[in-house]
Amino acid sequence: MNNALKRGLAAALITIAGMSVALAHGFTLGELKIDHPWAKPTITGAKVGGGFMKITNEGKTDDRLLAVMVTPEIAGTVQLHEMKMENDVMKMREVEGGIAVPAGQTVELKPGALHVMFMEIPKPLVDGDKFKATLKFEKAGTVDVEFMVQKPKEGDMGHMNMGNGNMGNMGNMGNGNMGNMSGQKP
Ligand SMILES: [Cu+2]
Repeated sequence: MNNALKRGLAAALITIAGMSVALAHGFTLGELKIDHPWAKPTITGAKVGGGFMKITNEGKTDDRLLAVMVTPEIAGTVQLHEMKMENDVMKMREVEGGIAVPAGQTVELKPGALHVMFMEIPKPLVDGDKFKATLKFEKAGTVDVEFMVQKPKEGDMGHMNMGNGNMGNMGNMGNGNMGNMSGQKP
């Protein structure tokens, strides 16, 4: 390979690296770093959708994500959910007291695990769209972020499982559990 070609290739690689940085997006609130909030596209008629992000607490104080707020055009209600095995069945339920973000740790909200549950969705979340949201933390306060609607990345097993196997379940669970969950509330 001649030098000109090498330089060209290097430039191309740098461009690609730059593009992947541009695709990811992040937000900062004090010592909290919120990395790439995203939500799965939903199918027409689906009333619930999942939201995900990575939160890193670079501080020395534990914090908690208490709530995610969006406009009613995006979702009527938003809850913070966790997935748990119950009698060999994966179930999701509201996390009581919010999602802990311990000092010095990274918490990942991802398909099949902790997630934001957008409920009472009036219209589908469309791949490629973006929407604004406000995250509320117990100690750090609030920060405005933007969710990118995108398909789960291929090759990510957690994403794949959720995306394929659980789409139907998600809808069912959302509907089926609405009553239960509100019934369980104190
Ligand atoms: Cu959920």
